[in-house]
Amino acid sequence: MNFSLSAEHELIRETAHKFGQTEVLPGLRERDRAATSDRGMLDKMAAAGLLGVSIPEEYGGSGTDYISLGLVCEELERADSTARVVMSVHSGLHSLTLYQWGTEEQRRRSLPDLASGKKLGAFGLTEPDAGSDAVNLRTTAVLDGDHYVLNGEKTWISLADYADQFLVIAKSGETHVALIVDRNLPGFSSRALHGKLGVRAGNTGQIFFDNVRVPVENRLGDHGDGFKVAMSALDHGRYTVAAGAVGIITACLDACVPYANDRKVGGEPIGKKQLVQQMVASMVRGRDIGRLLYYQVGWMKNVGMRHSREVSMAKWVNCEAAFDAANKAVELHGAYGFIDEYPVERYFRNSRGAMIYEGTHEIHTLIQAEYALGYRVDKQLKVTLPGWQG
Ligand code: COS
Repeated sequence: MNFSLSAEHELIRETAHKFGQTEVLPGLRERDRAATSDRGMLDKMAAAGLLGVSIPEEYGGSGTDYISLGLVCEELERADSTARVVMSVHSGLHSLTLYQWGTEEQRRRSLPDLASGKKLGAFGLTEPDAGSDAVNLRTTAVLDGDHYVLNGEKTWISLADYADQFLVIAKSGETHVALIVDRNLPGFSSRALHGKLGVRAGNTGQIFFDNVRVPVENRLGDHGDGFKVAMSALDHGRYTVAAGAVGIITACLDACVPYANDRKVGGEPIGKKQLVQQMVASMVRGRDIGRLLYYQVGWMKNVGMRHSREVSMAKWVNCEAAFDAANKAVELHGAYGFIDEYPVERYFRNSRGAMIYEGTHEIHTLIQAEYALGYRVDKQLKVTLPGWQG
C-alpha cells in the first residue's frame, strides 16, 4: 500500500485550491445571499483545465488519475459547494459515465468538447415522484424508427439552465434507457428552482421534455441498460461528493482554528477549553477518515475495480462527518456562527444538502446493511469504467 500523493497530485491540489480562493470565493457571500449563480465561473473552470480532469488525453482530457478528481473536488468544496457540484455533474455523473458506457464513436464525438469545457454536461435521473425510488420513473422514451420520443420532467437538476447536454434516464416500456439529450432539441426547456436552503450560489432547476426526438445513436448502452447506466453514474457522482465533503470539514477547520486561538474568554483563548478541543478533534477525525475513504475509492477506480459498496460508504460517512463538523463549527463560533459575516453557517446549510442528494443518508444506511447481511452482492458489471491508463 502506498498512501503518498505524487508531485502531480500535489500540483493539482494546489491548482484547485488557488482556483477556489481566487475565483470562487470573491463575491460569494453576495451571490449566496442573493441566490444568484455565476455563469462566468464555469468558463473559468474550463480555462483552468478542471473540467477535463481524469478524462484520458486521447479524448482531450488531462489524463490524470481518478484520485486527482477527488483532490479537485475536495479543494473546490473547501471554497464553496457550488464549484464542487459542477465537477460532480459535469465530470462525475456525465463525462465519466459517457467514458464508461460510450462507444468509441460516442466518446470521440462528445468527450473532447466536455473535457475542454466547450460543452457542459449534466444528469437527469430524479423526478418529482422518483427520488430514492429511482427505478419508478415517469419520464418515457418511446422508440419511433431511429429516434426515441421523450416526454416528462426531471427535477433537482444541477446546471439545468447552463448545461449543453444531459444524460437522461427514462422508462421505455418495462425497461429503462439512458440518452444524451442536447438542450437545443425542439421540445426541451428548463427553469431554475428558487428558495434552496444551501448551494444558493449554484444553478439548480427542472428540465422538461415535450416530444423531444432523441436520435438512437445518442443512447448509452443497449436498450434496457438505462438503470445500470444511472447506477454507474452514481458510483462516479458519489465519489466526487465524498471527496468534496472532506473539503467542507477542512474549511470548518480553516475557520475554527484561528477563531479558537483568537477568541478569548476570561483572558484565555477558547482553544484551551476542553469542550472546544473536543469539537476540533472531532473535525480532524472526520477529515482524516474521510480522506482515507475517498482515496481508497480513487485507487479502486484507478485499478478498474468495482467500488459500489465502498463509494456508498465514503459518501455516507463523509457527508455525515461534514454536517457534524459544520454544526460544531457553528457552535464553536457562538452567535458569530449564526450570521454570514463568518462562513460557517454556509457550510452548515451546504453540508445538509449532501445528506440528501446522490443517495440519502437513509439509502446509504440501507445499502451498507444489505451488503453486510448478504442481501446485496455485487456482480461483475456489464461495462466497467476503464482503469487509469497512466
Ligand atoms: N453499476 C452498474 N450496474 C449496477 C450498479 C452499479 N453501481 N448497481 C446496480 N447495478 C445493476 C444491478 O446489477 C442490477 O442489474 P440486473 O438487473 O442485471 O441484476 C440492476 O442494476 C438493479 O440493481 P439493484 O437490484 O441493486 O437495484 P435496486 O433496485 O436494489 O437499487 C437502490 C436500489 C436504493 C440502491 C437504488 O435505487 C438507489 O441507489 N437509489 C438512490 C438513487 C439516488 O441516489 N438518487 C439521487 C440522485 S441525485 S443525482
